[in-house]
Amino acid sequence: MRIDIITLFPEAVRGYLDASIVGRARRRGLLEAAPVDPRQWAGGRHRVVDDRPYGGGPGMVLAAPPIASCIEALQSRSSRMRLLMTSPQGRPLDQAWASELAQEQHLAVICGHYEGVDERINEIYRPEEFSIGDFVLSGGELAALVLTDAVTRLLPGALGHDESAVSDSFSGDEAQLDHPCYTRPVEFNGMRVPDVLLSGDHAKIEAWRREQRELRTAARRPDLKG
Ligand code: 9D3
Repeated sequence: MRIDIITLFPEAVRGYLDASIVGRARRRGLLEAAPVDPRQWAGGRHRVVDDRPYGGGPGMVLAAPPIASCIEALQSRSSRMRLLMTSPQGRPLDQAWASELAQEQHLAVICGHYEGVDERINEIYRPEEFSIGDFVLSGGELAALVLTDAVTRLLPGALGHDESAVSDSFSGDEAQLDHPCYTRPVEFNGMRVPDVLLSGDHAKIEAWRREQRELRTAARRPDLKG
């Protein structure tokens, strides 16, 4: 799997790509992920990639020519590239969509910034726009990294034996929250670990955990099926 992150802020993205499960997947050769700076395709002495909006208004718009050249340079390196773009107006990213994207050979993500991207990029290349939730970020970089992380952990071999993807909360159709967990000491601040977890009765423990997941899901996320 290859993920190109088209961003004016390559340094903001690089650190995360080196860290954690994403960094390990890259070192294992399961993932090639890198920031791509559209300034490389910007002409002129100052390599300008953004400009004032036609019609007026605050902020800057990412200009079409360097983004288009960048997209075409990335496309020319692979036959099947799926193009995405971060956007507060985009389709909300969820686990089912992440699983679908994890099947692809090559993803490229345009990070929106400032007031947005020249609409002609949408018309020509039809990127799939995605949002990571109903809150305001300062730019698309974190959203692109969230997508990269969610997709990478689904790549075969990305997780260790103790880091199962199948048992994760949102893996099936039956999304559910996790049960509570405890470790030593058995008493902390006068609070004991529930006896059932110390009982050694694995059927009882599993029944307790399932009940806890159901109670938590109903209380905190009634929107999930459970
Ligand atoms: C015209 C008003 N804009 C304010 C500058 C709206 C706006 C544009 C761009 C607000 C935020 C952003 C930056 N956010 C993203 O690019 C973004 C985002 C987000 O803010 N929340 C959740 N998911 C995403 S994906 C990209």
